[in-house]
Amino acid sequence: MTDLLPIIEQKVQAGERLSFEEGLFLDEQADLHDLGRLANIVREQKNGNFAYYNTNIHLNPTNVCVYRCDFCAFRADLKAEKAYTFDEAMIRERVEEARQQGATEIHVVGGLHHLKKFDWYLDVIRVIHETWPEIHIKAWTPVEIGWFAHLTKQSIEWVLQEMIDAGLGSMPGGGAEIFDPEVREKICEHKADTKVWFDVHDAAHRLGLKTNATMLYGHLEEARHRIDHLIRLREQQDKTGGFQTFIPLAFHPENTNLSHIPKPTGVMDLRMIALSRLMLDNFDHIKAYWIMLGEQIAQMALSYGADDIDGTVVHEIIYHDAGAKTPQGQTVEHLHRLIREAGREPVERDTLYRQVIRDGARWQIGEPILAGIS
Ligand code: V47
Ligand code: SF4
Repeated sequence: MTDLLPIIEQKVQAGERLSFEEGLFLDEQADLHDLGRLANIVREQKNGNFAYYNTNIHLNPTNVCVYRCDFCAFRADLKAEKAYTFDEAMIRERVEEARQQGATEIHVVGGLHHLKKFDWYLDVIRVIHETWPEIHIKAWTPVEIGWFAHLTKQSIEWVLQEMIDAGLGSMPGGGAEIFDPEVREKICEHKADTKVWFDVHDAAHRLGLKTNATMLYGHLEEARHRIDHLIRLREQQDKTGGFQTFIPLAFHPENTNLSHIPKPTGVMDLRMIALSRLMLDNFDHIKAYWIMLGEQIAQMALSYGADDIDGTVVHEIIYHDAGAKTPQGQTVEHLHRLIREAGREPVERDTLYRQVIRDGARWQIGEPILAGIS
């Protein structure tokens, strides 16, 4: 096969967009260090030496789910021993914990409960917002928004507007998995399809919400599915520009229906970070989610295209149910150490990539950080 690397290198230096074939070449044939070197050029053009983190907390209000995605170890049947559902007092307690820790963001996603109506999910957002109006609520994926539209028989726009009125501030990137139906139908046949995923992000962007995007890799997909996934995201970003960060998610097989598949290696993880940085030329940020990658690979990823490591997290369940060995949360001091040792400058950001000006647990939001770079 032709060595496309010299052409790709020229294009990267000139800030030109890479094609599907070039992406496939990078994924299937490029040497890890070439990939990292090229991705690092783009990473430093876009974000200089900064490496972002945030002070956040997770809330998964229920693990009960009507669906049975093959890669999911988090879900529970309605009557299962591990099934749980938060009540109002538990939600308030989690928000108080976030306040004491000085979190700027609460990340909320969960299962689709067989018996809960739309108002229950709306109340999750309302209760958080009432308890502490200043905390940014990043919540729900298109899988949930699509489910709420189904429950209420209303449009996606209507559901999103109700959520925004209740206090929703942005949306995380989950539920994307792999967009190509050839793979999607095998790993999560029943839940929101690719069209719904994009319809929800399109509507969210048009309503002024910022959102993230993800890709679940290391299961049944092949290189061509990954490149197709990244190009579909790039095309949506050209249309609406509302994506902030892309997060490649490494499949964790333990306790899932795909437990026979080995977990992706560190090399694969770094390749996916670099590949996404190179293909997603219109995304400002690539996140190396330390909870999922492990601290060591997350540190390395900061030189392979990533500029963000997510946050303090606290109470992570989705990856720990699937065998993650990382702690469930981390201190700011430790995140600083990881970033500094990797040769980068730690910058605390809020969800919308504005600077956080901090005095212990109290904080104020400053200017957008990237304005200082370009
Ligand atoms: O949609 C579920 C994935 C996602 C497994 O936007 C799994 O800032 C690997 O989207 N192995 C939810 N992955 C997590 C997510 C996320 C995480 C951190 C930050 C942000 C953000 C978003 O986790 C799901 C699914 O793709 N997932 N089970 C598993 N066993
Ligand atoms: Fe349910 Fe989400 Fe797990 Fe699928 S990934 S089974 S929709 S909780």
